[in-house]
Amino acid sequence: MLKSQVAALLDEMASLLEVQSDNPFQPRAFRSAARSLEGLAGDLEEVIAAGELRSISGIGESIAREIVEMAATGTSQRLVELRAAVPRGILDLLRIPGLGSKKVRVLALELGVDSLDALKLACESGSVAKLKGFGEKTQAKILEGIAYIGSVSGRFRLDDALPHAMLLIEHLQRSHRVQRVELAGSLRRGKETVKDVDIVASSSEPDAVADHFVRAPGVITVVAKGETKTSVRLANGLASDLRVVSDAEWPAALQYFTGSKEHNTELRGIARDLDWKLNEYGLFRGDEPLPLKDEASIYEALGLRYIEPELREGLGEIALAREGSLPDLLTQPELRGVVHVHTDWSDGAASLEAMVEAARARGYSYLGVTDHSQSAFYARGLTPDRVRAQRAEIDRLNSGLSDFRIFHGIESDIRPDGALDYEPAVLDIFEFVIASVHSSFQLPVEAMTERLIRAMKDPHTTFLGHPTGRLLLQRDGYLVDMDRVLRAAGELGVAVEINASPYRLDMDWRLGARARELGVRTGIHPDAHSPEGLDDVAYGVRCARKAGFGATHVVNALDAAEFAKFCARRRTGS
Ligand code: DGT
Ligand code: CA
Ligand code: ZN
Repeated sequence: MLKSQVAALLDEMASLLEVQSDNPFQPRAFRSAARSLEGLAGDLEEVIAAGELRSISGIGESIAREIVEMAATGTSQRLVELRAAVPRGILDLLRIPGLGSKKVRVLALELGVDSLDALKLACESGSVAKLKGFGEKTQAKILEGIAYIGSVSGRFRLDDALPHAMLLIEHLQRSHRVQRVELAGSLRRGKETVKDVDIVASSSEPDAVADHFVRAPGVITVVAKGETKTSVRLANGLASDLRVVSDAEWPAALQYFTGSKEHNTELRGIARDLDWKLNEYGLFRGDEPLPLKDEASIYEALGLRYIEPELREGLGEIALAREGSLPDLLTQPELRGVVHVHTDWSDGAASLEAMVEAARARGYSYLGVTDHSQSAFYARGLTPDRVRAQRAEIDRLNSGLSDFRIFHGIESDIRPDGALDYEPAVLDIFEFVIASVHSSFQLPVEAMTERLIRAMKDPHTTFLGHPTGRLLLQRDGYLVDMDRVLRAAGELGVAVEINASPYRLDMDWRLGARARELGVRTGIHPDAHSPEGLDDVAYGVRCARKAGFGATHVVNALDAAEFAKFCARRRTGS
């Protein structure tokens, strides 16, 4: 099993223990072990084989035994017992924002609530408000939370889907019976959340391929096994559908199952206008299938340029493909620097030097360090003195680096009134500023919009950080008029980041076309809090491509000298 899969099981154990008893120590130990596993370099199986599990900080003897059992069997005796002891629906209650294990225990003991449905009824009858420590306001918030969970239920963030999907693909690629195999569906289209993992393979022995598929790492249940489609479920609840077709049919099947439905409907219309027929089996003139080499040959036959999967949402891309004016999309190797990175100067896990090393190891030529600003006390935000000390440290490190440069930035809180979080003399120290909202989310839309625009008007501001503050599948962003924000960004020359954390992917790709039209640039920012966090850039690249951004729109695709110029430009008025 993957480290992330075992970590998910450890987290589940922690949650089960939390709702079962009020002893916080055991659950905390499981959570900390889960975080250690996620941060582990290398393969879990190798670490276990080398007997090195115990040497990882945060993993004691009993948890190490648990991990070994999970890695080998996909579960553990203890987990099975805990799952049996706690009603299935109780863990769902923990997904409601503001509802911790303590409150969940009260709800279970006092009202017998053991599922989201039961809790909804209890709220609607008003009995939750009467519980000690709850009240009308909490009850209303809980109802809101239940509605939100209902609206996103069954979807997965990319960090819960993509690594598992890649393992399935690699597993299929290892079979010599598989001729071609590719991800399809929303995951291939680069959507920010997905319902499941769609895969399309070609083979002349579909039965054998299906048998091989169900033995893939992480598969715990075979939901269905039919002639062309096999459905499985993975440990974290994620479902995957594999379709196996003949190699001649594969291009059409891949195109069809990549979607989106809207894109496909439009494409079928074009085929019909030519008196042809397009479906998941092929492109037909009468009953005669046109030979198709690959997906591109479908588009070519229909008189279109090839449309990258990320753009297939039925939002005008087909018209652009006909005119030959599709945007050139960013590729990850075009990124020269990595920007928006936290270190242990604020709430990051690693030292500045470790983050520099990690950036260099990934082939970047500069690093934009942005710890938190002074108001972010919960994240150990930097006081002005610490800002100066950090600058001295960065200067010292830079003088020892020849082919790499550290830029000293800050992720400045935007105060409720729209001011940045230091006085101008301190802001002058930084080479660039990412301005972000981390507090007072509840402002009316007008006030929030003015707040962001005022922050962008400060000539120190280089980037607007995670512009809506959304947390995918957890909470919507605050209310803000993004069109006005983008217009202001375009006029002021402030770039709007794509926060590449799979929890955020904010700005949303749907704003891409408008941003480009307004001349707004972006940056693909991992918001990394550890060396591994730098790899979140890959999620941001998917989002940027989906937004239609190419390298020319992306500030960290500039080289270090050009990046320095971009950052200096607003302050010097050039
Ligand atoms: P998801 O799974 O909700 O994240 O989004 P998709 O796009 O992956 O949707 P999914 O898994 O239901 O189906 C994958 C693709 O298969 C979809 O994008 C287009 C195609 N498809 C599925 N069902 C239909 C349908 O009823 N009509 C048409 N035209 N295409 C369909
Ligand atoms: Ca899907
Ligand atoms: Zn932030």
